[in-house]
Amino acid sequence: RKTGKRAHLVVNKTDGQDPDIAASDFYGLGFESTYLIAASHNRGIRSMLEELLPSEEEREAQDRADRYPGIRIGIVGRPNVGKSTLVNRMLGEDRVIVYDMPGTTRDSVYIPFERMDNQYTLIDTAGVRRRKNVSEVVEKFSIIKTLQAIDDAHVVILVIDAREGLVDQDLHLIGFVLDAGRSLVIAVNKWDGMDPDDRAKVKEQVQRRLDFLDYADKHYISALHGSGVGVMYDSVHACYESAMAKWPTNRLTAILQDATAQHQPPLVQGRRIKLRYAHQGGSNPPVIVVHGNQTDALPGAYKRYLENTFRKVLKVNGSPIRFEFRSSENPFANKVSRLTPRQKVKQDNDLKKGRPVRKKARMKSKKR
Ligand SMILES: Nc1nc2c(ncn2[C@@H]2O[C@H](COP(=O)(O)OP(=O)(O)OP(=O)(O)O)[C@@H](O)[C@H]2O)c(=O)[nH]1
Ligand SMILES: [Mg+2]
Repeated sequence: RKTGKRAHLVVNKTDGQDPDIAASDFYGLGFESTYLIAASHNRGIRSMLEELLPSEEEREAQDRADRYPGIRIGIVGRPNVGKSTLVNRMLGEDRVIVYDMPGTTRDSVYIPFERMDNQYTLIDTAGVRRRKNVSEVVEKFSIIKTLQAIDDAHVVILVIDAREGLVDQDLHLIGFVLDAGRSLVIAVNKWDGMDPDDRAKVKEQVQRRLDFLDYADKHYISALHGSGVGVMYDSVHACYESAMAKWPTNRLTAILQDATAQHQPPLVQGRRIKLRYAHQGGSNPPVIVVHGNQTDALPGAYKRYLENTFRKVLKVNGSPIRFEFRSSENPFANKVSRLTPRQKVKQDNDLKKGRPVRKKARMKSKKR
């Protein structure tokens, strides 16, 4: 821990152990990830490797991360809303082409730069238009590039044209950003020279229709004149910190236990749903993995309660939080051992040769 190296905890010889007890002891140590395995039984090994070794996608993402240092800010929005103007304004120089015609930017442009001793990479993207109007190959290409830019970003600034108000296409784009799990800042642009009535109308509309995004900061700006642009960096930093935050297991578990003590999970068929401990499963977006029993039956309202509680206590701003609920049934003890050694050999052979396996046996083998 002192060296700051990434470390994973692997707990061996877990066969025949009560996983709840074994796991909660070890998760309490606060490692980034903990794997329960039984090496001599070849159990838990494959899933451990799958999680530990980066996938091809992760490697590519890592390559881009190495190439584009600092906080990566994706600027996205419909055509002609002022994305490139905003990029130039944030850079403090005219770097990308601005023109009063939709479709000016055709491909994403990655621009690394420094500002007040902070490293950033701004990503200007092609405007995304309504899908049914997308026929040209070039446009399909630019949508793919925009989606990739969203993936590459730590923080996405979604630009809206105040003169046109919030339209469905803006909501589609917000959907893409949320699906990617990226943190989000809303910039309502072209705020200059609008009369007070129109401003009030747009503000009301943004607040009402983006009510579900209450965690995202909204800025009313003029990319052309620069008003409101500088303070967006504060939101960007808040988003970045939330998206990349690391929380120790004991802290997350304490929050979970407080939350369940305040407000118990419901009973399901006479048994209370139990939530025992929580640990972090990833960043950008932050993933919180909650372990317990019967978590499949956890109602949406209770999940929202948990999310709100974690968001408040951990002060997560601008970023979504993903939750994964796992029922920590013993991954191995589960009746697998009830197969006699001979049955086990037969089952393995069946699996290898692709023969149909008795349903029961197949279920068990999956659990490994
Ligand atoms: N009044 C006003 N005009 C703006 C503002 N920001 C951008 N514009 C104008 O809007 C037009 C489009 O600006 P761009 O920055 O090229 O828009 P874009 O979103 O990059 O457009 P595409 O690359 O085609 O998707 C230009 O004529 C800009 O001068 C603003 O804050 N106020
Ligand atoms: Mg542009």
